[in-house]
Amino acid sequence: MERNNDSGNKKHEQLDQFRTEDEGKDLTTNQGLRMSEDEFSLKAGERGPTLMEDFHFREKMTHFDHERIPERVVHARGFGAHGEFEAYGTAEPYTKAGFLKKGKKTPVFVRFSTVNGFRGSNETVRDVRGFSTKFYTEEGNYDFVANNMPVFFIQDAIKFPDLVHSFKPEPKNEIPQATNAHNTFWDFHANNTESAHLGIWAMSDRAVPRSFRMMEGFGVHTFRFVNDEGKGTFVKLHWKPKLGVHSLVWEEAQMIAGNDPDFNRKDLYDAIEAGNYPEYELGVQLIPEEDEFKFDFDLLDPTKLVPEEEVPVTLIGKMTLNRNTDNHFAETEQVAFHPGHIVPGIDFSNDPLLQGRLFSYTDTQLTRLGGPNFHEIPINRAVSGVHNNQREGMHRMDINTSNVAYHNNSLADNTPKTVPAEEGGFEPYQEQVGGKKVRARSESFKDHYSQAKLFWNSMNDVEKKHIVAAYSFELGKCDMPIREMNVKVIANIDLEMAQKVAKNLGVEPPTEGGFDSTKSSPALSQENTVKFPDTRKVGVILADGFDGQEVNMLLDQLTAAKMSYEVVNEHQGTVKGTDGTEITVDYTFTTTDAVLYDTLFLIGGPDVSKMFKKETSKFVEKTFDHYKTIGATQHGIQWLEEADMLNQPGIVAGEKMADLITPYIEAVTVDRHWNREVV
Ligand code: HDE
Repeated sequence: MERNNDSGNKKHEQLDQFRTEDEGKDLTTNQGLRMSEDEFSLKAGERGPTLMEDFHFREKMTHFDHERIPERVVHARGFGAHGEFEAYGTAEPYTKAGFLKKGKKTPVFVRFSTVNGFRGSNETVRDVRGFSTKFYTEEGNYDFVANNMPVFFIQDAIKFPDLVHSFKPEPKNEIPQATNAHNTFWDFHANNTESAHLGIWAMSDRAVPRSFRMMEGFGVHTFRFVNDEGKGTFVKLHWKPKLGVHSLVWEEAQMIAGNDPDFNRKDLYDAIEAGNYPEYELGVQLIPEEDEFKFDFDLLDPTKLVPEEEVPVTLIGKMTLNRNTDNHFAETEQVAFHPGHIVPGIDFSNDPLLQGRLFSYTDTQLTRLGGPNFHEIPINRAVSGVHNNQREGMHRMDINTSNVAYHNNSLADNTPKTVPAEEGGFEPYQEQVGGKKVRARSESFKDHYSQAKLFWNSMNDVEKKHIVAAYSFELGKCDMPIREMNVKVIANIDLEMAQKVAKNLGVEPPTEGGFDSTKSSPALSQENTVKFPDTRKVGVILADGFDGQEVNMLLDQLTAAKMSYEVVNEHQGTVKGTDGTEITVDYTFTTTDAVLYDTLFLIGGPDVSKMFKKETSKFVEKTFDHYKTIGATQHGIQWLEEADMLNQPGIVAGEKMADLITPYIEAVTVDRHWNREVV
């Protein structure tokens, strides 16, 4: 498909100048020497030993031997895309950041990730997702390094290595991969009860997003906006996906992991290639400094969120992802994010987790990217230009021509010069600090359960059922003492929930506990998200002998509703309708699977084989069990009848396509039909 290159990206010349087109070119060594041969090493005789002088072989092999770099300690599995951010101007009273001025367009690069697994691990695992954005602003790079959950496991950065060691595969055998469902993580969880809040988020549907295009991003920490007058305002930053927040169901997520370990990245890549550019609005919760102590939790505590009903989210701009990468390694793997990459108008708070992150992100790149010059890698370059007295180090790319590399100097007229704050130079927010040096947790950080309960109270019955099932699944993989400890911890959130989990785990159900609060935040439930049919993917089961006119109408209407479809049959090639219509088969029952679609449409044909029917019924069963819409016409109706599904919610069947289309698309928009009965 034709690449859609949006104007926003053309501005990113700093990156573009490094794009190298090898296609159609002569093959050279790294020294630019054109080679006459690239298949055979240089030998003493056709059957003799390879010669030491074969510089071409040595260069090619040496490069290959060093192709890998250390993967990220966490968030190793990631996928990136380019885009553009356009500011609405609504943040202007609170921040002087130039890229947030009305109408300003800024190129961005985003990397989505899972936290736990290695670089080659599955994507649809139960995990937090990373959502990092680099804004290439005219005032320097601003990195918004976010997660798809608004709180974190721990309150102090010094515990991060402990947390990560607990959830990574166990050291003795590196099992299990990319999952928290094992003893060491849950041992950590029970013994570090500040994890209870993120713990329950991680057990919720948020941990299995349907798509990177359908998840929120949260800065977690309280940051600070600073305006032209130097006035500070506390701020929580959020990405809000235009398509709403949607999830997979757990069994489906596990099946997808086997069928397509690249499910989420492929979804993003395909959407961008098809011109269905994902959009996210940037939202802020603004809290005047005078209100710092107005809440029943500490604003600096990263295990707490600010309910959107208490402080509404103001939308300040929109990001559109409109270009896939040219080279995953050069861009997505080499991009280096850092919450400390800020611009004038944005500043930090004293959140002790954030303070530690401000050290860790640069430090980790030194190992991962091999030295202090990683800012010169094309994807990391600031479009605003870089001028200072830093010199040399591994892999220095810039050729600094000045003979003067120190301050103060007179030989270069004391340049590069600093810039006063009034002219755009960064100056830190002048916060008053004071206190004794202590290693301690603030009293105000000691409540670990109130917001875990807030989250539980905000869930609907289906979401609660999923949380109970997730605790039961994860703890069910742990030894009995770990199960018992954790049932006690979650009993502090909600007694009934803990009793249900205990029963599933064969643990003595607790009789007391539960955080005493009925407070809820409706914004936390996915029931209240927006829903669209756009970009939903239909599996159309089609065989020879279909009614061509009807099927063409269906396919046209799906396209008109911005949905996509794939035709599935027993074998590849084409299928023919009674009127001579010929449709290409995209996949067979063995090259695709029902779990890879948002919905099925059954049409079939008059003479399908027994195997065709059997495979179709497997597709139908999975789609039904995962509460997804099934449409049917012609021979498809009979299959649903045989499966006793015709009268169930989200089943849209009928003879005439003209009557079916609208109710079918409406049912797809509903997404999951939770009120389905087991058949
Ligand atoms: Fe990170 N985190 N983190 N983190 N984090 C990294 O940086 C760290 C935290 C997040 O796509 C590492 O470049 C510490 C919160 C994302 O390249 C590392 C602490 C949030 C990504 C690191 C945290 C995040 C990272 C690993 C606790 C959500 C992927 C490689 C104090 C707001 C970035 C790297 C990408 C990556 C440290 C906690 C988000 C080791 C010490 C809270 C999205 O530096």
